[in-house]
Order: sequence, then C-alpha cells, then structure tokens
Amino acid sequence: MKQFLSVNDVLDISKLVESAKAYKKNPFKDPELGRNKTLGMLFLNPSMRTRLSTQVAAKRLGMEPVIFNIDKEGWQLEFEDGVIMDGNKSEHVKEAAAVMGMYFDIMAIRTFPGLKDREEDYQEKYISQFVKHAGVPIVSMESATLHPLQSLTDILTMSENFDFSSGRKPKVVMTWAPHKKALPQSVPNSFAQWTNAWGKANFVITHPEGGGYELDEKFTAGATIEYDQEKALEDADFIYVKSWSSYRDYGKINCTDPSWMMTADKLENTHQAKVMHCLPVRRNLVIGDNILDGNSSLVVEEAGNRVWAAQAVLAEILKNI
Ligand code: AN0
Ligand code: CP
Repeated sequence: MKQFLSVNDVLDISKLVESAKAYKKNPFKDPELGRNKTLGMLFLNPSMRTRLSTQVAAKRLGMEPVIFNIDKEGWQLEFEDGVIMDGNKSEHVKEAAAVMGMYFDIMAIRTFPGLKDREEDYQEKYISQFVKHAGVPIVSMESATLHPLQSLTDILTMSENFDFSSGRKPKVVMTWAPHKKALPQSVPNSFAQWTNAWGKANFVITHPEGGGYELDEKFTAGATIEYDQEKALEDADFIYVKSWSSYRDYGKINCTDPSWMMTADKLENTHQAKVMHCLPVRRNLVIGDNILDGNSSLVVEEAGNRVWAAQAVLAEILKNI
C-alpha cells in the first residue's frame, strides 16, 4: 500500500482485516518493521482516539511517532496557489509539506472540512496538497470527506461480532442522529464506502427526509435509503449511529428532531442489534444512556480496535517503503 486516504487504496479489505486481527492477537509480532522509521502526525483539528491509537500502533511496529499540533503550535499555512502572502499566513503548504517530508518516512494528517464550500471540501484541498508536496506516503486520520482508519475499525468490529457461518448476511443500518454542532460527513461517507466495498452486509441508511441529508452517491451507491427509521431498524444486526450536517444544503443543521436519537426501545424489533458509534458521542442527544450503559453497545470495544486497524495499515505501508 502506498498511501491510505480511502478504501480505494486497499487491495483486499478482508486481508487487511485479518492482518488487524493478527495484531490484536499478537501486538508485538513485528517490532522490527518500523525500526529507524519516523511517523509524523499532523493535527489541524482535535483528536483523542485517532491520535493515541495510531501512536501506540506505530510504537508497536518499532516506529517513532512525532506529534505536531500544527493548528496550535505551527505557523499558519497558506493553501491557495499564486496568492500574495501579505495576510496572517506565514508559510505556504508547498514548503511546509516538502520540509516535513524530509523529516518523516510516513505522514498522517487530520484535517476537518470547513463545511462552507462543498466543492472545496470534496476536492480534499488540504490533504491532497500534502500528498502532492510531501513526497512520502500519507495516511488520513480523517480528512474533509473520509475517515478510513475509523471505517476499517468498524468493519473489523462487525466481522468479530457476527457469525458469518450462519450463511445469513448481517443487516447493517446506519442511522442519522441529531447534534448541536454541524458535523462533517466524513465518518458516514467513509462507513458507507467501506461497507459497500466489503460487500458482506445488507446495508440500509436512514435519515430525515427533507433537509438534504442524503450523502454523496459516490459513497452510498448500493445502499438502500429508508426515511422511516423504525422500518429501517427492523431486523438490524448492527446499528451504526452518526450525526452529520446536510450534504445537499451544505453544512447546515436542518433537523434537530430528538425522536431520531438512538434509544434502547428501538432495539425491540432487531436481531438483538449491536450499537456502534465512532465516538466522541454526546449522551442523551445522539445515543441514550440506556444503550451506552447496557450490553448492546459496542462503542468502547470498537474504539479499542482502532489500534489494530492502525497497526495493519502502517505495516502495509512500511512493507512498501
Ligand atoms: C467529528 C466528526 O463527526 O467528524 C470527529 C469524529 C471522529 N466529531 C465531532 O466533531 C464530535
Ligand atoms: N473516532 C475518532 O476518530 O475519534 P477522535 O476524534 O477522538 O480521534
């Protein structure tokens, strides 16, 4: 693997999942793979899980991770081409990325969307400039439109929690939930893209009708869209809860209806569905206490799996440099 920006960089999803499972069984089996290699981890936005799990994964492969909170500790970067830099931006990404590429063997980057200009966000203006100018493999730690380390983790978590030998496909339902803040579409886009590419589930997406919550079909094509949440959840094996801002009416919060919150009573007509969420989650706004404190929730186990997904991805890239 030469980079990890989306599922399209993965040759064989099942193999990558198996590799993650092998690291889960034996975290220290490849201590030499990353020896004398440095991972630069750049944060333009906050993170807990991605930062810590990727750092732990890198160390277990013998790599040295270096963290740079560029949003707080670095010079403000200019990303526009051909501008006169007489404002508050001190350095252009062309130099900054090229210089960091001199220091690191692999670079991992977190950069959220602005949620103002859809075209700009969906062109992945920020991460793509690092890909262009850094000259080293780039790993997405959540970009403007995708979060592949999260999605690989989610596929791993589902594959561990379903008996595929039954011959039945799991029903996976991704349901929208309300939120106070306008959130990126990255996690749901990416979950849809990976679940479709994985091909081992019957995949349904449910969100309010009206308000433009339909996601980019580039990622969702193949999934069934069902606007009635109750109907969507029938016979579900996995319920993937996520809040996102409107895609069609870009970046807007057009629905705050609390009846979309995921609560324990909604599990009644499911196949004892397991509930997933990427975290951080706002309790009793997105998911109720009666799920998060009960045994249908997979959220902590899921977050724990982030380490193995990151280790599998870094290992694949290390084998190629
Ligand atoms: C972010 C999001 O929805 O993309 C990060 C999730 C991993 N969530 C929040 O900002 C709450
Ligand atoms: N799920 C996830 O990516 O969490 P962080 O934002 O804490 O990294």
